[in-house]
Amino acid sequence: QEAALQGRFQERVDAEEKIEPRDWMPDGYRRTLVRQISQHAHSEIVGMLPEGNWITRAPTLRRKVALLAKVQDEGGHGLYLYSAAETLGVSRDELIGQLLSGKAKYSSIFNYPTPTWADIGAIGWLVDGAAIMNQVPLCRCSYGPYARAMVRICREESFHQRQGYELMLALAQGTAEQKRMAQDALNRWWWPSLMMFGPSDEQSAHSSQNMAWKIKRFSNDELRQRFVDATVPQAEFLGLTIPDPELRLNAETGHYEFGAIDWTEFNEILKGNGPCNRERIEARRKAWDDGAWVREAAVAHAAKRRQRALK
Ligand code: FAQ
Repeated sequence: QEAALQGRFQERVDAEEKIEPRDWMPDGYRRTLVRQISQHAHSEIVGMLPEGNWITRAPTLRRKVALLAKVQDEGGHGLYLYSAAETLGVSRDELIGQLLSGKAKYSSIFNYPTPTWADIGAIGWLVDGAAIMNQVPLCRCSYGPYARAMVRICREESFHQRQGYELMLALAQGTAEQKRMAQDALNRWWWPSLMMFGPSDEQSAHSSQNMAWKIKRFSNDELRQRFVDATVPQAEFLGLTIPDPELRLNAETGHYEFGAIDWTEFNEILKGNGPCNRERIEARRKAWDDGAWVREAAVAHAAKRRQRALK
């Protein structure tokens, strides 16, 4: 009977039908979705920290408003995504416990520091740019709640990318010092942005199964290549140099060839040894502890309302 259910499930996926929370699904499908959606949610929430670092120091009111809105959007994406994960039968407390204990991953990119204002431009341009490249295909993911959440998230990410690029443009066209700052940020964020797409296809443990289940539509390397092809001309327009001496356009394929990624750096970050891993988890733990009274108050309030309704 299990085999028949599996077969029927795969037929539905192949027919591009959406799988909904109450539908039968293989345990592995549920597990990988909980893993991916929760890691995605954690990334949004931890991703608020590097940029949050600049909210009080944004150079103008206009920049501050845009940055505040962006960071708030990220909080919203995280909450949306936790809700999508909860439809698969896990609780939010469990998921947050996994983040704080180090069991669950979040994107490697958020373990780098943001020492200058140009980092805010580079994050919007490159990190949100990479996020969009990876997430637009997720709008067609076979799991309904995740696919639907991604539609709105992608629209917002696209605004984030534009504000970042516009910020970079202002710096690149500014004083020599501002342009140097923009170039320095590009130098630091370029390679980590390429790592966001995950390990190379040969090393990617989940890819083939996730593609068969239509959770993933394109491989890590395919999306990374698309990102490079889209971003190199944008750097040229800014008058900035991509920090890769091996980068060149292959006239035959129409694609940019690029140098080797330092996977040792990526693996160290995944093990918790990146420049900001400890600081990020510490900040999340503090936020969780400081918010305990809010959770307790909300539970007490709900209990009182239930009592009153019974009377
Ligand atoms: N960092 O077999 P695969 C954002 C892990 S955007 C850390 O290829 P899969 C917006 C992977 O989990 C960032 N870990 O895995 C924003 C797995 O580990 P596990 C978040 C990584 O799932 C912008 C192992 O390596 N976006 O937040 C990374 O098929 C600006 C093997 O990898 C998403 O999460 C990495 N970069 O493909 C916010 C998108 N890459 O669990 C603030 C949804 C891989 O077996 C500011 N996720 N790993 O222990 C996905 O599309 C996929 O999960 C991939 C990985 C493509 C990330």
